[in-house]
Amino acid sequence: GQLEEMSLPLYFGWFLLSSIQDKVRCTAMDFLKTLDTLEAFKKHLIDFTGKAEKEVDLEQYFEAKGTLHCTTKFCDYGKAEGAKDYAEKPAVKDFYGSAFELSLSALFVTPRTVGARVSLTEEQLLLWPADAEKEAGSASLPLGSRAHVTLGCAEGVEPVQTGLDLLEILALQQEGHQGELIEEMELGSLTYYGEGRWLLSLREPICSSACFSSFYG
Ligand code: 2AM
Repeated sequence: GQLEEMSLPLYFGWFLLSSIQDKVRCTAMDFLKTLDTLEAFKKHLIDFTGKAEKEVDLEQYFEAKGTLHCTTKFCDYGKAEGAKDYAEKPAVKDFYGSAFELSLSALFVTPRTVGARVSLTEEQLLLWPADAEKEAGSASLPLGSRAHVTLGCAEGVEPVQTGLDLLEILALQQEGHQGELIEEMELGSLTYYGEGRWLLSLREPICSSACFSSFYG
C-alpha cells in the first residue's frame, strides 16, 4: 500500500564519517589543483571547455553534492525497480546501522563529474544490488564495479552520472585500452582515457569508516 512505499528511503548507502569527509574533499581538491596545471591536461582542455583557448579552474568547475556517501541502492522512495526487494534483503536488515571500512582506491575526473572509486570487500558486496552494473549497460563488469563516492558534478549534471562515468572507464580497461600513462604523482599514477576521462590510481587507498544506513531527504 501507499504507507509501505512511503517507508522506503531515497537511497541506501554507506555514509562516510565526517572527519574523513574533510580529508577526502581535501585530497580531491589537491588533485584537481594539480591536474589543471599539468601540460597533458591543458592539451586536452577542449574536452572541458569546448574551446581550445579557454582556461578552466577545476576547483570551481565542479559543485559539491552534500554528505559524502557510496550509494548501494537508489530506491526513489520505492518507485525504483527492485527497491522493495532490496530493502527486504536479510543482509540489508542485518547490517543496517553497522560500521564498515570503505577503501577508496582511485579518483576520477570527467567533464561531467569527479568521484572516488570504492573497492568493496566480499562482505560489503552482500549489500550490493545484483543489477547495479547491468542497469547501466555494463553487464560484463564484475559486481561492485560501479561503487563510488560522488565528489562533485559540473553545472547541470545529476550525481547518477558519476557511477556511469566510472563504468565507462572500467569498460575501456576491460576492452584492453591501457590509457595513456601521464605521470607518477605523489598520490599515485595518473592515466588519461581520452574524451576528458582521467583516472588517478591511489598509491595508498584512503580508508574510511562508514555507516550503512539510508537517506530520506
Ligand atoms: P551517486 O550515488 O552517484 O552520488 C541521490 O540522488 C543519490 O542517489 C545520489 O547519491 C545519486 O548518485 C544516487 N542516484 C540517483 N539516481 C540514481 C540511479 N538511477 N541509480 C543509482 N544511483 C542513483
